[in-house]
Amino acid sequence: MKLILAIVNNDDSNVVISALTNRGFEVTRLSTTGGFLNVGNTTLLIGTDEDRIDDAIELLKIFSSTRRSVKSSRESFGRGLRNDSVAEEVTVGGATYFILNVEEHGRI
Ligand code: 2BA
Repeated sequence: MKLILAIVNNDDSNVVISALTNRGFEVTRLSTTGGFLNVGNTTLLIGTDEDRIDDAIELLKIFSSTRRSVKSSRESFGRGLRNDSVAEEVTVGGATYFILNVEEHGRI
């Protein structure tokens, strides 16, 4: 058994989860926050047999979109604090995923 950890955009999460569950995958969603942009995203835990990994990844590809997003950082100058913004545009997603080996899986 494998565990897919997939980070998707909040705006895509419902459609991605529907697609996965309609195809018979079991999914847990976690509300998470990206360390770089500091904005919310959704992390999915998908436990599945190894032979279904490709199917799950294909659904992530179809239903996760890439987006441009702006990171602005505040910098301080001199003695006072000034809110000068330095904007940086980055491409976010579709989905970032990790596939982990599961040593044991059970239901009690
Ligand atoms: P964030 O950390 O908020 O990153 C959002 C986007 O900012 C990233 O999109 C990437 O395009 C850019 N970015 C991230 N770190 C950067 C850096 N040090 N310098 C320049 N640009 C940077 P994605 O790569 O699509 O990642 C989307 C979200 O997936 C991330 O949100 C993070 O929550 C997660 N993620 C991505 N790679 C990860 C990893 N190796 N480990 C854990 N989480 C990861």
